[in-house]
Amino acid sequence: MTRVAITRGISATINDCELTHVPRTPIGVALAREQHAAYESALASLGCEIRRIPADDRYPDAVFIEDTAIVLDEIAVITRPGAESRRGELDAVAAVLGEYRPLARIEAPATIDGGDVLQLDDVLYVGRTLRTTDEGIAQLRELIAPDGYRVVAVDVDGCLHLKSAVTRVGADALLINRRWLSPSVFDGWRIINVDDAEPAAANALLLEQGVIVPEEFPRTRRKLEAEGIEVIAVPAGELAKAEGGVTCCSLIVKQG
Ligand code: CIR
Repeated sequence: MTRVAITRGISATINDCELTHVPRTPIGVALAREQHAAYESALASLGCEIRRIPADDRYPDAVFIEDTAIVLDEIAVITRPGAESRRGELDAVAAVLGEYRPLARIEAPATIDGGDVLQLDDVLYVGRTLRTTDEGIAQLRELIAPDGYRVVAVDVDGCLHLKSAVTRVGADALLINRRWLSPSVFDGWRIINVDDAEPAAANALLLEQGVIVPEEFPRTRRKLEAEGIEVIAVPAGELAKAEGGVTCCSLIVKQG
């Protein structure tokens, strides 16, 4: 199976990004772009073909392309992001995704951010957050039920998105920050806790050949390695200032 990683360039305006739980500090655009390129190289080294949509300076957060769509094997759902400033990001993404999948859309007034959606096989866990409404969750449920997917709403507290608090890091393993989310809903999964000193470390990106993690969280990385998980660390500190992590910067499309 091949995978296309759709990414998006970093807007020159990224310093105007949305921020919810992180204090505003200056983001070096050139350094952020360097780190983003390293992220794309990591994706390529794990077997992805990179398809980069150009930056669009009208949308400071456009690099965080994950929030604009939910890509399944059968369909892609174009979201309606909770932050109004981000809604203009959708058209360029839909134009590209439409080449790979039939498209469905979340309609107003519902909102949902892709960062709130964690797919574990045929179950999609969706965070109830400031960005994702119950109506957004209900619309997603209806759109994907015909393809056999179930949607489970999950309460998240203290972070931006569900995937800030939990991501999949192996066939049976989840990486979690328990302060932001109760693991009780994930009964039967092997739970790996982030290191207490690294609360933002739960956002990791699983691909067939390994897991991409931020270089800034060495303690959690060692925990993953101790569990036999193959990791590849990338510098992600500059985009973390915009409250973004490693899942946020790509949409992974399986092919074949
Ligand atoms: C935002 O607040 O929308 C952006 N500054 C960060 C989005 C990060 N996206 C993600 O975690 N999926």
